[in-house]
Amino acid sequence: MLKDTSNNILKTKLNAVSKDLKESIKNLDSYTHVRGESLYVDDVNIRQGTFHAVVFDSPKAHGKIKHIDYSKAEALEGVIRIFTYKDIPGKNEIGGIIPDEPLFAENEVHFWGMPIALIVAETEFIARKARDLIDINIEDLPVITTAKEAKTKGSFINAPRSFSLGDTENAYKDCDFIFEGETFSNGQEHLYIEAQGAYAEPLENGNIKITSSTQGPTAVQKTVAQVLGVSMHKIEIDVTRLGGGFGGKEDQATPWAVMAALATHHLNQSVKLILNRHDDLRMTGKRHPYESSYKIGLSKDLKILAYEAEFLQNSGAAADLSPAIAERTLFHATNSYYVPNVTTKVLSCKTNLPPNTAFRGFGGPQGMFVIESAIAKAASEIGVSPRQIQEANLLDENDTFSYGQIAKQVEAKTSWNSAKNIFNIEALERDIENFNRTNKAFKKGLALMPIAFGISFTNTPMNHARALVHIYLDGSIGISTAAVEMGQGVNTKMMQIAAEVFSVPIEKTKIETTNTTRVANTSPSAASSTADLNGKATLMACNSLLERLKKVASEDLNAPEDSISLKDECVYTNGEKSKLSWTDLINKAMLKRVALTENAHYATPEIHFDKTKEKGHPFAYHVYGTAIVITTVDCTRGTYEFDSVKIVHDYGKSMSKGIDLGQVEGALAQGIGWMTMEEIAYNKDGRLLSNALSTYKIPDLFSVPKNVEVIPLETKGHELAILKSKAVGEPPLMYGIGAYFAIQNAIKAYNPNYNLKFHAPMTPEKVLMSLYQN
Ligand code: LUZ
Ligand code: MOS
Repeated sequence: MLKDTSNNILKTKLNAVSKDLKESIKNLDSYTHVRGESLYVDDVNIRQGTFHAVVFDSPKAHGKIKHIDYSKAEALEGVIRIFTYKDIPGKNEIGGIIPDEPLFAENEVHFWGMPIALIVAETEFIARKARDLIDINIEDLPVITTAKEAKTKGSFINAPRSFSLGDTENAYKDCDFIFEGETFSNGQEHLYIEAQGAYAEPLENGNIKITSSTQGPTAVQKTVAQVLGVSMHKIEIDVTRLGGGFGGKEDQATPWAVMAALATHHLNQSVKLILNRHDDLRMTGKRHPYESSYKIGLSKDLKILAYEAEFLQNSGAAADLSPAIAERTLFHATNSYYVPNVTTKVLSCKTNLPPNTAFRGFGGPQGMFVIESAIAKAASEIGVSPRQIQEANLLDENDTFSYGQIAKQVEAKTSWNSAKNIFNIEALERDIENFNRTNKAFKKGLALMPIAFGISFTNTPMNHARALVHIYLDGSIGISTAAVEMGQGVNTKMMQIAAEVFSVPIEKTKIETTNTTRVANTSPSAASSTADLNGKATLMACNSLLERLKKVASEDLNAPEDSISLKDECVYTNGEKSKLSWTDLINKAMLKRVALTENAHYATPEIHFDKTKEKGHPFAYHVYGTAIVITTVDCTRGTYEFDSVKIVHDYGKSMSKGIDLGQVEGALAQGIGWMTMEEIAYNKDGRLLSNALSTYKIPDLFSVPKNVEVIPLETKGHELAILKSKAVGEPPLMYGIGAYFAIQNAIKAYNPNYNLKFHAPMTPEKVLMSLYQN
């Protein structure tokens, strides 16, 4: 164990920086991260005698289980017990939105990797060995791996959803141009660095505590209670932090925690279950692949008058979050454009893949890829630059989205124009033309990608959070919220809020673990909304405490309450420093028996949505921005590099510039990866082929853009954003969509015969084929 110097380091760092936290604050977790001291599930001190578990999963994508023989596995020395659905005291059901997903398969398996049993042993090694000794006989049933196939066979998760605005059918009559086409965007592996896992320990009276790597502690608590057939108050979920989530742990952290709890329930012993990377890749769902078709109609002056799209979502074998993700696809089907006549439809197609799930953007990126494809197709056919069509249709103040929300504080045109001006788009295009004229073997391509992303859970009732704030006797502050830290820096933001309200140094504040016994009935940390929801609750709790403390100070200093303020750990009256320090004030409050704890509840105002009409005002606000992506394609090899990505991004008034910039850069790289290199592959039998990092390529240091510039758009921020600092987690992922079209433009510069295809990711293989297509 290293000497505990981390606190001192933290102090010196924080004192050395300027007073303005907004400018200078770093993700405070970095200090423990780089020292290897950050705690994850695997770092929990396990109690003596803890058992270890491994999941036995289906080796077929669809079939009837004829026979399973566990006897050899059970006989292996060190194996404690093997649990199946027969050992479940409550319900064998883990579905969140629709109850259609068993924890363990009973008589049928529905995807390759579907959990069938949990092997509990003295060590993980023994449990793995035992897994190999299980004999299973499965009678094959037909396997569906694509959404189209599912549609043909009528295999769906739920009823289709459809949004409409205006009169699309009639609007085509006024169009000078109409184009139709098809697109495909593939799934994406979350590849959180910390794999799925949980550690369950028995407490007294049959109570169980679970340390889980989950974005949704309440979902875990609720599901454990349901499967064990106990009430929720007997189950405590604790989360220190995640080594990445990206949506992959919004719903799909649950089964592993439930399994560990089930074993603990039966054995009255602690059980640890952490998936290894292969098991994680095989057993968990990913971003949804989409097969879509569109029809776009434009006027002579390039106005999009009508747009239709049908989205076939490959949902996998159970609903998971698919219905909500499908809905968000419709919300973002027109991206940052105003289209007066829109008809969109989404079908959640049931296939024999692992249930696909939340992934940064949550169906939004899939919707945006289709309209960007339609625009690229139209531009190519009409013979204009795609950016002329994009520019002619950007959203304006008071335009209506297809779901009825009136666009306010719109920054589509301001961010677009700022990007064009700041980065001098004409010069960039001229340089590219010159380069392409004088280079045969290499071609450059440029694309603009505007974004508009709605902030709030689309399911209105989920938009709430609570914060519990304690001020301790010595003036230090402990904060509990529903926010789960997964690398996005939300804990730092919560500390900033408390430090700012009380005007104390940030090291006087601490964020406690996310725990269901302190903050209950919470929504997952998701939808880019965690800092807004939990931050507003924290702000409310701190402000209530502040009011109380001002009253104490007013009595003590014999000054009116409204003359009191706090600054740098001192009490001021009318801007004059008094003799009362922050710690004195806390002591006085204690003596006066004033409560130094506050619990606040925040629920986003204004939002609503009526699913029977598919209209409403679901989003607190939208985040806007524009990216310019420039690529160079090696036309001999089909490989490509990204020269630069230049972005004007709408942060509102960023409360933590370093953290927010990190979110933009990370999301951009992840979006580019999705669009250009990450290729999930299943074979016809539904077996995952891209089951390792040797066969699944994610962006590395060499493939990220050589140069990323992010300029904050000057705006006044938004009242519903925490301290006017807009949500930043997901929106910038969609800048990555520009990478697809930049490559496509480079291909066009090389091969005039290239017939535009919209089939992501644009891998080097596809680029090569396109370069030489005739
Ligand atoms: N999760 C969710 C999300 O449950 N609802 C949402 O609207 C959402 N949006 C983005 C990411 N996760
Ligand atoms: Mo999400 S895709 O867990 O915000």
